[in-house]
Amino acid sequence: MTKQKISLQAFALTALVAALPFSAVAQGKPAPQRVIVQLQSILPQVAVDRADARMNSPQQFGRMRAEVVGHVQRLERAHGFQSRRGFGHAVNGFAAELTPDQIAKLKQDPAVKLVEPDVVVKAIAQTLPYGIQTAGATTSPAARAGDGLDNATGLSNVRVFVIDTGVSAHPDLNVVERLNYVGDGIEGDCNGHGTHVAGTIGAKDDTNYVVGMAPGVGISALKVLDCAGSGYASSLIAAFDYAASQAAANPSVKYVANASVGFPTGTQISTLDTSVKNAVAAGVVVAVAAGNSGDNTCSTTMVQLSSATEGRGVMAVSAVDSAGREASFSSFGPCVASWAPGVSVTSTSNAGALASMSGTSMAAPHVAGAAAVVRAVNPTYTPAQVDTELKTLAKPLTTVSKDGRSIKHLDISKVGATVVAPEPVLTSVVRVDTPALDFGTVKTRSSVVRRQAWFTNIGTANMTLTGMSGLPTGLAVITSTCNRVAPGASCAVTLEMATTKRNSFSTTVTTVGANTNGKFTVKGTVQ
Ligand SMILES: [Ca+2]
Ligand SMILES: [Ca+2]
Repeated sequence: MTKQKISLQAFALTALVAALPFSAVAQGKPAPQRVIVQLQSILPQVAVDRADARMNSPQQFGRMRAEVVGHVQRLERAHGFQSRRGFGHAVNGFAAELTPDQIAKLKQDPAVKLVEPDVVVKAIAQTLPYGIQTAGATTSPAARAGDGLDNATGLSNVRVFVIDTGVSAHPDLNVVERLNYVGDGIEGDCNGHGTHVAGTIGAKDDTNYVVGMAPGVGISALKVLDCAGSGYASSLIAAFDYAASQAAANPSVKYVANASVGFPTGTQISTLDTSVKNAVAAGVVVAVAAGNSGDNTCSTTMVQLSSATEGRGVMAVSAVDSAGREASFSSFGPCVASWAPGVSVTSTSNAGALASMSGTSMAAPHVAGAAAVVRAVNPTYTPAQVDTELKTLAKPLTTVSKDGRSIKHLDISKVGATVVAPEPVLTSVVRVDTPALDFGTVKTRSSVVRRQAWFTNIGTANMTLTGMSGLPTGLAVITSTCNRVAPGASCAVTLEMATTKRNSFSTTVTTVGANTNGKFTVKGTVQ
């Protein structure tokens, strides 16, 4: 265990250092670096080259929106590179190998939001799934795991993305699709990690092999890590991009994603976090492994989204043993949403048999499977409500985490028996306090006219107004205090009427921003 931990950290540190120096260019020809390029969320229309063969590949341009493809192709032509793959659902952008010169030029393009290193990610595995029992799947009337009968309820409407080393064919698994973002041409799982994770989530209840938390649930294998358990952050982004596109396209199917992959503590990948957040917004519940470095993990990409301030729907999972003690390797911290079994967990192996592994990689799929059961019983729940229900049902233990917090063990024994009323989802609601703004009648080339539009947040979560739609020509927003306005607080947006030429308007303007939709009228005349 210790040896693996050290080698993992040493490996990760090398990867981070190698990925960082964008500008530290050695003499001679600078080597290209693997990067993630995030494009703006709103892009102007540009021409798309539909003869590009990558339009036929679902892993490349096939599933992307046309305006994103057009910009990727435009940037490729302008700067002489070819992208590895693009994104266009959870986040707009692409991955590529670029020279420092190309990166510098891309950063000046108005369509480019940011460029960041494509960090190496690593599977974080080490070794009768006691966890299925201690997490309550055997006594849950919905999961009914362990009686040897295929009698779980509602799971046919649920799909779980296993974002991992792939999932091999196994008689105990119901793999419904496979996508390979590694590009190694190997259809199944040549490592074993992903097949093990898939078994904990959904091994069939049929008396053979093992049984999972959500027995027989459909597994969508999104391969992002190679035979050595190594891969790139951009492949993870592509997987969450696909998850978001599926959730948006199939509202009757309820989705869960499991990402048992690790980063060095404190790694930040903004494009990855954005893609995870938008996958949740599209309706995907996400379970992530807390990490195996034994650190406070709450400043690390993906894991940090599990914190209370990030809303809910992403659950970071720490590992305990069969006695409910937190594993020495398990990372910890206030962002941890759940504790689940992660020491000597038995599950399906990629050789068609069984294997025992340890790690927070093994803990996260217990939560992913539990989320699948909650979704089967309560299909109308949002990801935030699934998250709340699992936290409400968790069983307090007498053991404590490394930070002294009481451990709350995953427990779905009551799912399908007692319906726990979930907390209401927090929303921001805008109230318009100035329903009509009159800019008056003024002469051409007189002083500009300014008016303030006032708003109050009458919701329960912070409110941000990102802009105004329907603004007439000659009227513009010049300042706004409507950023993260607390519930009950008010804010103002200053609008300015230009007087350079004759103009007259009388129309309705609408606020833009999450969960907000305020309308007010504006009128004015420049004679
Ligand atoms: Ca059963
Ligand atoms: Ca089985």
